[in-house]
Amino acid sequence: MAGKGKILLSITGFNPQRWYEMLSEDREVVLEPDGPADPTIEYAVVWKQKPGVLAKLPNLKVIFSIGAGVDHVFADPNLPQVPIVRVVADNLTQYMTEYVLWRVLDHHRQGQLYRAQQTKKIWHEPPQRPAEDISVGIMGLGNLGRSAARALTAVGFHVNGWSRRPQELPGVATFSGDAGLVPFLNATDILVVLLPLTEATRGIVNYGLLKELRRRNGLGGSVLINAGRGRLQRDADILRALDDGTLKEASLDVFEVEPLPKTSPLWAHPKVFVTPHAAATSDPAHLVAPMLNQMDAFERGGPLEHVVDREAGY
Ligand code: NDP
Ligand code: OXD
Repeated sequence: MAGKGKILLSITGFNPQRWYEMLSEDREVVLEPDGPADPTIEYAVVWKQKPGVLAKLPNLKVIFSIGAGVDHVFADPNLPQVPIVRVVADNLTQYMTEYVLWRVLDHHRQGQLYRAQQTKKIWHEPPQRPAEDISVGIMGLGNLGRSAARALTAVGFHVNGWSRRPQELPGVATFSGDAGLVPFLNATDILVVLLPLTEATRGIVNYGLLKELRRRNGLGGSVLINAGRGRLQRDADILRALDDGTLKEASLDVFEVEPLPKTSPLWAHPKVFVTPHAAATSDPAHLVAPMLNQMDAFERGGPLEHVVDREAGY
């Protein structure tokens, strides 16, 4: 550990113990700085760090986000001007791809209907449609969106993708920017949201947007799946869209307020499938080693990987 920069681990919302133990195998780790600023701390590993905690570190060199998303880092109004590295990892991508496939297939194969039928012991087979009849539209064609798109095309769905800048992806119809949004939505039956939360995307999944989704005869309505961030969506608009038939069903992993308040009508809504921000977990068993490797490489003068574009916000 001698000569290696110290790490501040600042995590709120879950127990940091496993991260602490695994990072400590290679470097000295401070859980929360008490007392005067520690000039030997060079790295911060964070999830929703306490606001202001990083600004106190005079020799902070790099901030590592425990997640792929970094809105939780930017929520700190006193964020130091050092590089922010986010998670890009096969393990996390695999989890998200599994989640998207699971939810798309469940809606496509009418899981909600069959679960409701089973509780009433109803033996009824509704009409089926092949995957190739369904267009899944992915908002956000980044690391996670591209992997989900590949998996969905492999199953046979028609896949559309929407991103900020033009992208090309084999077998995927791509749209970009403000001009591409409505054409993308008009060609989408099942909407999958894998966007980062930025100033440009906050509240984007609102009633007006959901109204633009395609509702083709025979499908019974369009579907929303959000595993990006809760503040991309307006919970109340989703409820309105479900209740007036604009949406047939929704799978929501993220919510405007997390944990989802017990009073939220989303919990008991018969058309909503709720998971507790669990689509793709950040597992230290897979993420600590690459973080430590980046610190070592950085100390040898190498470049950092997966650095966030502060201006774009992701
Ligand atoms: P990336 O940064 O790799 O990709 C982001 C994508 O969103 C890019 O295609 C980008 O466009 C697009 N985008 C960003 N801003 C806009 C905009 N204003 N208009 C249109 N498109 C936009 O992120 P990841 O794929 O790694 O992760 C996506 C998000 O998933 C994370 O930010 C996080 O919020 C969420 N997440 C959720 C998890 C969960 O468990 N629920 C787990 C992990 C991540 P362009 O290609 O042009 O840059
Ligand atoms: C992430 C998350 O951003 O887990 O990685 O939400």
